[in-house]
Amino acid sequence: MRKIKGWKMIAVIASILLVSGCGAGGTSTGGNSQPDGSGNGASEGPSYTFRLAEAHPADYPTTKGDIRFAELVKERSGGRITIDVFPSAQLGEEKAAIEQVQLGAIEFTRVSTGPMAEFNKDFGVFSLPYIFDNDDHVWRFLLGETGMGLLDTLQSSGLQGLGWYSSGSRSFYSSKPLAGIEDLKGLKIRVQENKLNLAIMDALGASATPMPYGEVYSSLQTGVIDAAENNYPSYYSSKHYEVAPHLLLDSHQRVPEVLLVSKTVWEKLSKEDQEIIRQAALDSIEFQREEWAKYEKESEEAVRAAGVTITEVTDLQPWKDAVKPVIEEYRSEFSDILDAIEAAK
Ligand code: GTR
Repeated sequence: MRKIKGWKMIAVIASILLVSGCGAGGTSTGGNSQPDGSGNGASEGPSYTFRLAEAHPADYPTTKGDIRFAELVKERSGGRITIDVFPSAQLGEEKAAIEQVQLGAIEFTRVSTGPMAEFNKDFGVFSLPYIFDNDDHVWRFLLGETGMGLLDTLQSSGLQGLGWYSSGSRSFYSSKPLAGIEDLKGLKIRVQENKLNLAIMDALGASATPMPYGEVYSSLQTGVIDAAENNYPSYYSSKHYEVAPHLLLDSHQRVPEVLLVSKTVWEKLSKEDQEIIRQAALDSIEFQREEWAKYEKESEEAVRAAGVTITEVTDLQPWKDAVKPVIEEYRSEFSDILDAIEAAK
């Protein structure tokens, strides 16, 4: 490595800080002022460089949504606010990323509402099986008053929700033949980390193994687990289909994605900057949904071409009957939200 000495070193550090708008240690909420003289209101004010943690690779639809969000923020802040997207869980697995965002150590993240249930009780509702009929139903709820209101309830958990992204529906896949509900009995199934999933697997006669997403491939490969569950895009992009080539399309959950900012960071921003960020998040939703629709199709085609055995569930009644006790157990906990979901049908 080339050595940089003395004043040269100081100049390099100073220019990094000037460009990034960061204080020492990369904490950027101190907000170094960097007027650009354009006279445009949005471009006047402090400069920031923030980080956004994303579990999926760069070409995945959620990551593309994050990038679009960051571009809109940059453009509308006149270049003052930079959000660097870190894909592929470089900043940690989802649960750890949420904790870091709560602390303000990472400013933004895109996560599934699955693990969010452990941070905010209301978010558990999304893990209840068969509460939505299809994706349109999900979106009518998310963009309605109760759905949008849920983004603000996160404040009590040290977070602020900014918007929702698509995640389709989740189905089971296994390294063992899987053709019907009876095949789940006795299987060790990896689930997203929240307690509702334990109850659901129990109701299906399986045993739940919560673990981070990044550990699922090797756990399937080595037989630590027999099965997992996810949507087509994750099944394909994570390559789980290579080690669990039997897919059973039961669509038991529709667990949307959510874009989050740390509450500590949020509260240090001016009202104008909050507005730029909030609106950019909302404006990135449509693009993410289009990317989702395309990739969902591509990934389905790709796993079919790879020879995965795919069984469509034609009669969902036995599935709904099996998980009914879970819904009954949790109905009172989520009654207002469940009413709003019902009304969005
Ligand atoms: C995906 C979701 C990820 C992660 C993953 C999982 O559908 O997009 O954020 O939650 O599921 O199962 O852990």
